[in-house]
Order: sequence, then structure tokens, then C-alpha cells
Amino acid sequence: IRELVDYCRIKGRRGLRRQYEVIKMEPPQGTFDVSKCQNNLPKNRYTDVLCLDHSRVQLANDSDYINANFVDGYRQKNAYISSQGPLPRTFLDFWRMVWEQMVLVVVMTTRTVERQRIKCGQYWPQGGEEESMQQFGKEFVVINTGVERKNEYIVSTLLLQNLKTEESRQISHFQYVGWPDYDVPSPASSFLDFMLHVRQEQQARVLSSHWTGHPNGPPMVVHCSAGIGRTGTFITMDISTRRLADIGTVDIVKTVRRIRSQRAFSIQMPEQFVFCHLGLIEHAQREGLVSDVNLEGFDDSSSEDD
Ligand code: PTR
Ligand code: PTR
Repeated sequence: IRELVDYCRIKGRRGLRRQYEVIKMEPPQGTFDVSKCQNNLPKNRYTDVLCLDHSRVQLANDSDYINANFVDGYRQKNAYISSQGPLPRTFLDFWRMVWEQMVLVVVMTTRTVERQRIKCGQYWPQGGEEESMQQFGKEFVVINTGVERKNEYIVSTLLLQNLKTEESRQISHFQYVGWPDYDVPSPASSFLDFMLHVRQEQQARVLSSHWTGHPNGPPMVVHCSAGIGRTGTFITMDISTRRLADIGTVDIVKTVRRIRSQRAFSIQMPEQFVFCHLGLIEHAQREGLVSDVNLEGFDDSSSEDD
């Protein structure tokens, strides 16, 4: 982690931003054919944010398309599903995906409305004085059985009932509300609390479920509006902190490239890439892995070029 601090100090904010621009220029490897099918176009929230075919999540239906990709985690295949914020016409598909992939935790890093624009549909019941139950087609009923408000995020416990099989499952829904699009979460400490809480909850849910696969459990769904900027940042941080805990080092560039190879365009803004570095350093400080961090000159415009 010392190396990361030194690296950041030498590169400076400008150097990191430039490094991100290099990554951003690399064209995605793969095709987007299914996303572009005439029938599927209305299922994409943004015409310029499509799914790579090779890693997309397929629904069990005849019409199997949803704008979501599997993304590998730290030593865990398909640890995440990165998806766009559901559209009203894809709410049912979203819950089908959650059911079929046995998802236990949903992470949402956007508000439904930001700057007077709709960023994501209200696909789950908010509970409390809002509504506590929603039905999706003839297939699912979702009941909000409890809401816990934290500093910058809200945790809801949802009961997902499958009307066809008459089974039901509990799911935790985490919504981070302090993270505007094209931006970074602030303060970083609240984001770190959020990320660690999500991780803890996933562990707890896995232990109390009948899951028999990878010890870290089924994929966690992570979405924002487009499912690339904030979602990519969350996943980069989650992978990097796990790696740091395991082997004591991080490789943010490699991690971002790998995520982008499965969910194209992940991490949208230079500042989100910078945040991955600064957030990790803050995490390491909180964990007592490093002290007296010196980032003097980080913001100087005269920082060394790449
Ligand atoms: N067409 C939009 C744009 O170009 O801005 C797509 C877009 C929207 C991309 C939101 C990223 C966005 O941010 P996030 O992935 O964090 O929701
Ligand atoms: N998403 C674009 C990109 O990263 O290429 C940039 C962009 C940023 C586009 C903001 C649109 C934006 O504004 P609004 O949120 O109002 O759509």
C-alpha cells in the first residue's frame, strides 16, 4: 500500500486522470449484437450503453435479454452482475434475473431522480409511508419488510415471492444516495462504510441461505443508472480492498481493465478513477495498514507527466 501512496504522489491527480484517459481510449473487445436487436433496443436505458454478448446475463425466457453483465470478483467468477437501472418495461425481467441467479443482495448507487432527470425506475417498494408492496406481472410480489437509514445510504429488507412456485426469499437492498452521476461519492468514509456493510450483509445472507456454491455466495447485483460509472467504481473498490486484505497489494489499472472486458465502459469519469486510488488509501488508513500518508503536491498542476 506504501507503493500505492508513493505512486499517487508521483503521478499526481493529473497523472492519474491521464492514465484513465488511456484506458478509456481502448476499444471494448467483443460484440454487442444481442443488445442491438430490434426487439431489445427498447430494453436499453441508454442507446450508447450496451452489453457485451459474451458476458451478458441471459434470462430463462424466450426473450432472454436484459442489460446486465457478469463480472468476476477477486478470485471469484461471476461475483457481480453489473446492470443498468431498471426501466418500467424491464422491472419484471430484473426480478426474474434476481430470482434465477439466486441473488441475495442488490446494490444501488444512484437516486431514482437526479437533476430533474429520471435515472432509474422505482422497481422496489420503498416501505414506510411510501408503498410497502409491489407486484410484477403474474410472477412476483415484492414486500418491503423493513427500512434502516444510515448516513448516506438506505437498507431495505425485501421479501421476494415467486407466485408461480410459491417460494419466497429474503433479499437486502442497499441504496447509496450521496453519489451524483459522473461524480464520486462523498465523503469517502461513508462510501467505505457502505461497501463494508454490503459485504457483511452478503456473508450473513449466504450463511442463512441454502447456497452451496462459492463461499462468497451468488452474484451480487450492482447497478446505477447506466451501470457503468458508479457501478464500475464500486466493483473496483470492492475487488481492490479484498485483494489488499488477502495479498497486501492492489493493481487498480489491471482491475479496471478486467472489469471493462466484461462490462464495457466501466468507470466513466477520470475523477472516479482517481477516487479508486484515494478511497483505497483512506481504507488502508482506517484499517491501520498505513499511517502518516503524505500526498503532498497531489493536486499541483505541475505533476509529472505519464
Ligand atoms: N448516454 C449517457 C451519457 O452519455 O451520459 C449514458 C450514461 C449515463 C453513462 C449515466 C454513464 C452514466 O453514469 P452511471 O453509469 O454512473 O449511472
Ligand atoms: N456520459 C458522457 C460520457 O462520459 O461520454 C458525458 C456526459 C456527461 C453526458 C453529462 C451527459 C451529461 O449530462 P446529463 O447528465 O445532463 O445527461
